[in-house]
Amino acid sequence: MSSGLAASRAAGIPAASGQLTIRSLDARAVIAPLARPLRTASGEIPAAPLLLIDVATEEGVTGRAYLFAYTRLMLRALKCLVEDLAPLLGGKPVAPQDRAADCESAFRLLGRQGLLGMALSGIDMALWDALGRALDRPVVALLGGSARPVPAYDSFGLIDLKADAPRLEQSLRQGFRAVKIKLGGGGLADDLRVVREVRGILGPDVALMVDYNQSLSAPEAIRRLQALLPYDLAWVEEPVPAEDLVGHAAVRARRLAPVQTGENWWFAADMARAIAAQACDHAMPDIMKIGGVSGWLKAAALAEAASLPVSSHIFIEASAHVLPVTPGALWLEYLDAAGAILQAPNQVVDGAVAARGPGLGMEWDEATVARYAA
Ligand code: SMN
Ligand code: MG
Repeated sequence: MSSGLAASRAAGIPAASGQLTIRSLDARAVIAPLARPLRTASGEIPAAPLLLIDVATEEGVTGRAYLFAYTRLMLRALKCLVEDLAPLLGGKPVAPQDRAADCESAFRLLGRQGLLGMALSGIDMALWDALGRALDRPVVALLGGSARPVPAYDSFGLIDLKADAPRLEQSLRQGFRAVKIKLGGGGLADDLRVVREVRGILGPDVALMVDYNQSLSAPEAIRRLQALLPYDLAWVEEPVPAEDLVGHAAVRARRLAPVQTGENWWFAADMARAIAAQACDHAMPDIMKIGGVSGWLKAAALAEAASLPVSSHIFIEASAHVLPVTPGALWLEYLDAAGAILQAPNQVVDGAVAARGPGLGMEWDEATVARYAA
């Protein structure tokens, strides 16, 4: 069933005016297979636990977005949380910034970090999607930008050299000009062996980023980065626990590799704290933790004021809409979490990904959604 213009025309309602009213919130849990199951120094993600959100409107347009729950243990709670927000949002206009302000105020005493922050970010994305669908425009156009292709890097987990060497070669054939690998699964000798081999496969001209997923202490990160200096790392991501801003700043002060962080910032206020602590050279907000499209816009302004290059974290589809309107946009992370349940996953062309519409451009593939229902 179409949920865009055609549906509202069929209902005889002028959705194309962009005036929409929220009717209901529905959420479905799936465990979507990943092309490359993800291993990190802080745990494994064999398949993607996703919550698919549908925001229905009185006008017949449905806005969609998904949450990445990291663990299937959170799916049931997230589903209840999203659906239980209906009394707060139902009957109100689809005006994402206004609804975000309502929610900020409604949860001021509780705070919005964690599952609630994810739910609110996902609903914000779905509201932007609904607006775009009603106007038959991609979200990037509503934001005043255009769907220019954004350079993407191919994102790997901990590397198994035997299995991953051909996959890295495949990334180069696909046109990627940057690759990220995860480190910290073993000791320094393991990191050195992996980085040496991977740099050998990529050659000197492809950017290589590494991600420790919060697994080291600051002194240990400094020790390892000193040994990795010959390999020209484009950034080192979350070398220490995300909330350890002092540790990030200590690693950064040694100038061994540019420090990247941001996937665990809750809303723009966390980002402001990281900037104030001089914790990073790069920023990579996660659109599901930073407050959706509305929250991302605030983060983009902070990044511009602090002259930080901005890359995205997972969420290929939505990130392709916000990066083109982000000053200092650098890389889109290509880690396809939802491709298995989408009718037409975003493609990489010449190492770049372009936003698609209308809205955020995602249509659920109902057959695979049913097959992978959790
Ligand atoms: C990551 C991505 C998705 C799930 C867990 C961890 C990661 C990254 O830190 O940056 O790709
Ligand atoms: Mg990371």
